[in-house]
Amino acid sequence: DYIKERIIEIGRPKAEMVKDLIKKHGDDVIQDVTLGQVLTGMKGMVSLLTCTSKLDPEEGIRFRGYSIPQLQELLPKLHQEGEPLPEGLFYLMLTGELPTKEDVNHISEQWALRAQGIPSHVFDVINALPKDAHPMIQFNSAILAMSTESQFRKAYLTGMDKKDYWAPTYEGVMDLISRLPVIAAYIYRRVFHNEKYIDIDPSLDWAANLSHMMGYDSIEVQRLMRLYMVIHADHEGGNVSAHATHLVGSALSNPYYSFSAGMNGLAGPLHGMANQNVMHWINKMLREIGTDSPSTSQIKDYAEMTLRNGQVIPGYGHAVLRKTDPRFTVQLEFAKKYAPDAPLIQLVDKIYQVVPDILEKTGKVKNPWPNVDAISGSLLSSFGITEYPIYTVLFGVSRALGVLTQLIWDRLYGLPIERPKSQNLQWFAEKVNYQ
Ligand code: NMX
Ligand code: MLT
Repeated sequence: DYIKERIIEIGRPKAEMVKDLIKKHGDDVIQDVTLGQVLTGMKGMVSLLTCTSKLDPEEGIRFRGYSIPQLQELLPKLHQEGEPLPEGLFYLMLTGELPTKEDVNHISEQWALRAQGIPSHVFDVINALPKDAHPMIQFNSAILAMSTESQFRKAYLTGMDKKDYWAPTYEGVMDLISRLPVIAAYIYRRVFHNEKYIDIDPSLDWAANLSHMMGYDSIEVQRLMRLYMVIHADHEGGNVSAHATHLVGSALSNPYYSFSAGMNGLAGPLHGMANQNVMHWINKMLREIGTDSPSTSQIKDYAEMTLRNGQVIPGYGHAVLRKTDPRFTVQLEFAKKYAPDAPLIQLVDKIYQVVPDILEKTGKVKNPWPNVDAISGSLLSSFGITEYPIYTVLFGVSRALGVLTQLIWDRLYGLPIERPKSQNLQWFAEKVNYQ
């Protein structure tokens, strides 16, 4: 696989640089840490080395320096007016270089081939779960069950040199990413379509295949799936799914164990599960108000009631972003292009006009603007994918691209086990002479 040769060419000097930086500057102070940062989720504390993407509070995500609109221009597409192929984003995150069409085709072919090697016990594990077990339970059980295939584990046991750990990690990552759409679509068809499964079509790209195996073959849904897979792929290193994958990976856990940890985090309502919860929030509002088209003042009342009840408004706020999430904007643009009259999108737009002001007035919410989840479910629904519990699984399929690429880089850099220091409450109080 020529990509492995490219990775080693790029990776070796960087690995040397990491070692040299630690040797020459390991004792240099790079940032002061406040008590507030430690006790409010380490926000803004630089504590991770991540190369795949970087999040700017005002501008949003950049993958290896490229914003989402730039990627829409620069990454290879199947059709000029379509969306970029996620394979290209994977190559970019992996190497730092923009891929050619050939690179993207090579990855597409590799993934379609590797996707066909899922052992049958993985499906037995899914089938052993009740159908009403949340799709994230089924998804994560399948990921763990696939770890019997881990090439890293086998290579580790044979006693390989640690500077080569990245290579079996790469193989595991390629296998895992290739197989996630098959698993996600299997769960979707099992739970929502009477177990009527659809085979993989090796001639399709990774995202179109996911759409195909779920039962959607229109050009619009294929494009939507490519967009969805690109924009959810990564959000620098500190978000829960990326950080959990990295943390567990730092124990040299194999890619399956590491990614599974990340997916357990994604299943939390403050993280990836927010995309499903937004739909619950909207539907409950429509039911309670008794209309499909509530007025702005009715939305305002409902949002204020949510806050009075001590709950969060899902899809709004962010730990880093301080502006409307560009992932929200690009989905809104997609909707306006392909489904301008979709009632749910019009409702999302209306909610967008009302909620930021209400959150701002609380005086405590640091970012009143919508995040990626405020619209993704309404967009999928508008194209017929109306089964909300699958949404976080789709987020998870995409998130694999970024967090698993970073895992390869963790191995290339030779990063050690992560082990920060913890202290009890008294230590913090004494440190600041608390009276
Ligand atoms: N609705 C109501 N209250 C909120 C919201 C919101 N959307 N966002 C923040 N707050 C509250 C927050 O709960 C906290 O309250 P308290 O001091 O009483 O504990 C206060 O505002 C300050 O929180 P922030 O510092 O602004 O936000 P933080 O960084 O702690 O949390 C989120 C970030 C994203 C967890 C938070 O904004 C939230 O809960 N949003 C709703 C859930 C959501 O959409 N999550 C998806 C995020 C994106 N993703 O896919 O992962
Ligand atoms: C993400 O995509 O991971 C979310 O926006 C959460 C985050 O960045 O903290």
